[in-house]
Amino acid sequence: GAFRGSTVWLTGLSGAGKSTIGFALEEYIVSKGLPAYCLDGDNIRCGLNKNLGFSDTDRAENIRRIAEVAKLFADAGLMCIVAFISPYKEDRECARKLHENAQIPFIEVFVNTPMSVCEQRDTKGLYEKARQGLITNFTGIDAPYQEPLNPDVVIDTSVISIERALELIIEQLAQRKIL
Ligand code: GGZ
Repeated sequence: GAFRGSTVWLTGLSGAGKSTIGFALEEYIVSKGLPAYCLDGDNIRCGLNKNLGFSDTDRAENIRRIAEVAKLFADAGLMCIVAFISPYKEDRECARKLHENAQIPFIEVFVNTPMSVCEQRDTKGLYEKARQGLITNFTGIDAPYQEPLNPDVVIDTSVISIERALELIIEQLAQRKIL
């Protein structure tokens, strides 16, 4: 059938691999001649959401706006891939509901890389800073991460490759008749 828009929602800790998977998926979908766009902290928190920090209320507003933007992208016919920690179950549920009410497919992917591995990677040195108390409200250190109870796909990048992670997501997309 004809390709319709959808949202692939990646959730997980900082350093879990969300953006890496998100941009790899974008590249794969675009290579098939289909439109896709990945939203992450680097393109959203520097622009649309630059007035938001990391308090509970700011994170909720961050996720609310991202969900609205994703819905619009998907409604315009793209696959919108979203890569944010999105630590609160309630905020993710709102995002899902927003899509369901608009009859837009929503696929939740839990990037379940263990915190110890994320902290070891510490790509941006933020875990170290959080441990030293230079950053507060850091997810996994002094702010919570609420694990999804019913994700559509679970990926642990400490045990599987990015290629395998992509295959698992693509299988799910095929099952849901999105691809
Ligand atoms: C968590 C933080 C924080 C705090 C800055 N807590 O690894 P990164 O750098 O690139 O990804 C993290 C990003 C998290 O932003 P999100 O918009 O994904 O978070 S949320 O969904 O909870 O709104 C990290 C960086 O921003 N960062 N301070 N205190 N991550």
